Amino acid sequence: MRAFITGITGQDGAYLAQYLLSLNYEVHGLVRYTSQGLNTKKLATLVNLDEVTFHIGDITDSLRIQKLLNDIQPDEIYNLAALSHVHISFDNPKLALDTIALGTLNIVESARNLGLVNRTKIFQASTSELFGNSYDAAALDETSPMNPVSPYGTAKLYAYHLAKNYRQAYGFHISNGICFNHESPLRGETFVTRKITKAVAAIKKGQQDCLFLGNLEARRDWGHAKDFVRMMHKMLQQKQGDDYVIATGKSYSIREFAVKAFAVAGFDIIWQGDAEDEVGIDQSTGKILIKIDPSYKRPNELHALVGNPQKAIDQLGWNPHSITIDNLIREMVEYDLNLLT
Ligand code: NAP
Ligand code: G4F
Repeated sequence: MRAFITGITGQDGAYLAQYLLSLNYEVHGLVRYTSQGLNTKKLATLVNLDEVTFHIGDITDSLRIQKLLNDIQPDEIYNLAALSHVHISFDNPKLALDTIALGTLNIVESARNLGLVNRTKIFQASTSELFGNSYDAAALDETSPMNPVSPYGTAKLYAYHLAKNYRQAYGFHISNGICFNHESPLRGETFVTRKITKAVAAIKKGQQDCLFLGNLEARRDWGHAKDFVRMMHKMLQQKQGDDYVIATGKSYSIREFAVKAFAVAGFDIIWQGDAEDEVGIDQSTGKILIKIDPSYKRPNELHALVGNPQKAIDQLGWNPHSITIDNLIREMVEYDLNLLT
């Protein structure tokens, strides 16, 4: 089997490439040209780079994408490439649109033009950001209303519907994985979980004084990227394409995540003050370890996310609790501590 992964240099791309190689796939990846060489650092921590065929290109370049699909003739495409940072998408809405909406269009329309409909199955990386603030205490599933609250989420909504359109109009085997947040030691360093675990490690080693965060009350449904990429593959092994929520069904606040992460390194955080003056203090030393920086707050916040993965449990054999939040946090903190030794 031959797979083409866009976004192979990101968190999910690395775990997915590792998983597909373990299944003896021939793995091809799209990588962006940079003047400093290929950005394969994350991938190299999980796979032997010699086992992957790299193709320099950009998801926004329709000519290049069509040429690559024609050359590779993949059995499976995993479309993971995106400007994936929600906050950054507010200042870069066109980049979000180009990479996510037009990027997905480049994939599906190239596949259509090349007559790959009966040959190539496609996974589209959709997101819980599609739902926006639809959460009303009930967990979100495939039928919940979608009202995105960011340029990122809005572009992903286009891509989500486009994938459905190509399934319905042309018969493509294409699936949307409506993925809730998933993390790992390879998570980008500006996403809140990794930002926290890196700071915990640096504070523990005496290399940083304090961690600055934005909204502590937002809640997310966090799983492990390693589990999520298996579900991406599983979707493409079904008889037909479909849409699936992938989530753990449990949510925690940023505050709770931070307290758990500091605890792994032996810090017991207590809170003092209100609103932007609130601080997190190490109970044993009295040192302030967490402060609020309003610049990390978003123009529009998605307050709470929790998913209902029942369809994926029933149809894909998804185990939402294979890795607990505590084990995920421990793995991330220990990884970041090891990076500093
Ligand atoms: P990530 O670590 O930010 O990786 C994004 C990937 O996209 C990187 O390989 C990046 O390449 C690539 N990329 C960005 N712009 C590109 C362009 N113009 N042309 C080609 N490649 C480009 O994201 P992730 O966490 O692995 O997420 C993978 C996908 O799942 C994304 O589409 C994301 O939106 C979606 N998603 C993620 C989550 C989550 O919690 N992780 C949840 C729901 C959905 P460089 O390395 O060169 O920057
Ligand atoms: O870690 P985050 O940046 O992830 P966010 O916005 O939930 O997006 C991630 O998950 C989506 C799926 O739901 C993906 F589609 C998307 O690609 C990405 O992977 O922020 C999580 C929460 C937000 O509410 C944010 O306001 O953490 C809050 N937060 C508080 N302080 C912070 C910070 N976020 C960041 N990045 N940095 C902070 O200092």
